[in-house]
Amino acid sequence: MNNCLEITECRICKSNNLQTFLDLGMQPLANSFITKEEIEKEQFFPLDVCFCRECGLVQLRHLPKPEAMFNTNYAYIPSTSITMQRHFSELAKELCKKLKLSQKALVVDIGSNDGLLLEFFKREGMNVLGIDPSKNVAELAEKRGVKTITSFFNQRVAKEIVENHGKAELILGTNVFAHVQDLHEFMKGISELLSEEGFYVIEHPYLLDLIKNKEFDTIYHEHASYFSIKPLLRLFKEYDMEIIEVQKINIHGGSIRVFVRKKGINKVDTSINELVSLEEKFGLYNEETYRKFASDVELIRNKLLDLLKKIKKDGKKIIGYGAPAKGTVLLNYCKIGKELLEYIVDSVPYKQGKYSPGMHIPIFPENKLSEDNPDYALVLAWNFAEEIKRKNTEFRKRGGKFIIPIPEPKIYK
Ligand code: JHZ
Repeated sequence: MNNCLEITECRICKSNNLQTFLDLGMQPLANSFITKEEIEKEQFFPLDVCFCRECGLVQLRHLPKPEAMFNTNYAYIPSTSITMQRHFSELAKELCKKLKLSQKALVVDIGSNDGLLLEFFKREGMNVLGIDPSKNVAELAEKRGVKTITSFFNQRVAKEIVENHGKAELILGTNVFAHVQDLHEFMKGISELLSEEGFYVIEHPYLLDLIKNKEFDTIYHEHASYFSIKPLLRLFKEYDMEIIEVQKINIHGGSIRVFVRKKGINKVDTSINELVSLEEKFGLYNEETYRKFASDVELIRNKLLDLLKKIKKDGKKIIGYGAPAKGTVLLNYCKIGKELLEYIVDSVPYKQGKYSPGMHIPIFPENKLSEDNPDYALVLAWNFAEEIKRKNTEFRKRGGKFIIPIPEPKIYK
């Protein structure tokens, strides 16, 4: 298939013992919000996911080219959420203190987006440098005073940074490692760029939460890998690095923050073995878990469709709240179109006035909700359900109800 690679070997251990367990059908790119004129040339790619029987990595079977997803118009911008602003501000403060970074230390953020996280590090007195392949977000970062290289990260870019800025005391990657298709090339770059005693700190959704909470909609083409601890241990070992600590964080439906360093510098924290035991106990390295997950996903789809159809039959109006990438997956997999969700509201200006990928539901600014006063809002950005509920007390007072789709479709009381 054009512009799409079907993998035959595991991204970490190179084994070809891969078992596909979930097929979410042909899907558009989750962040490719489109204009009316672009609808005709919209592209669809297989969205299916497999389990490596050798190292346990869960990963996508089909990969569209990275340039198709991270280009001049990347739609995800974390600054639009108060939760993310708070999260990044706390992360910067915590890391500067915990890692005892020296004043003016070089902090590099890979996938730095609009520079929000690095701005907080700059305020703490650090020397910051962002790298992001998407021109539109890199420009936003430059506007806020965060120097940004517009590029994918690899060994060549790492060498250039070392030549021009020196080695990094801290390399960050929030919601980026899972996006990386060639993990080994990326890790060669990390080895090159990281100072002898430096830290590599990453955050990404945690496979254990994804499976436990049935968050199937976080499976999309941008996310090449769905990490648990065991396969990560194996990957870092190849580069003479080790995980020294893992923290569970309550963001994006359950994520982990992983602290990595060159081998032998730090005492390895007990959190790592604890999580590996939890993973094994839960069955993350057992294929049966994934078969059960796939059948639960089908049940969610049927339940959600029944609920929405019943509400519609009663003559009520439903809209979507938030147009996150995960919303694209949910809508396309469940085949929810305009006949069920009249429109979607979203706070990101770039998405407003466009149509949702694949199902082509129009997207409006959030104030349409108070102007129009629909009966129900399906919260597609369910990871921000609390923030959304808090800021829409008027809607709820007027009798409006929120529907939360995951882990089980229900009307929020
Ligand atoms: P949000 C992102 O996924 C993208 P997405 C990325 N691929 C990734 O890895 C994951 O995160 C983890 C809107 N909204 O953050 C804004 C409101 O309208 O869940 C956003 O469009 N009102 C990097 O795209 C969307 O919802 C609000 O009050 O699934 C949320 O998208 C709030 C809080 C949000 O990311």
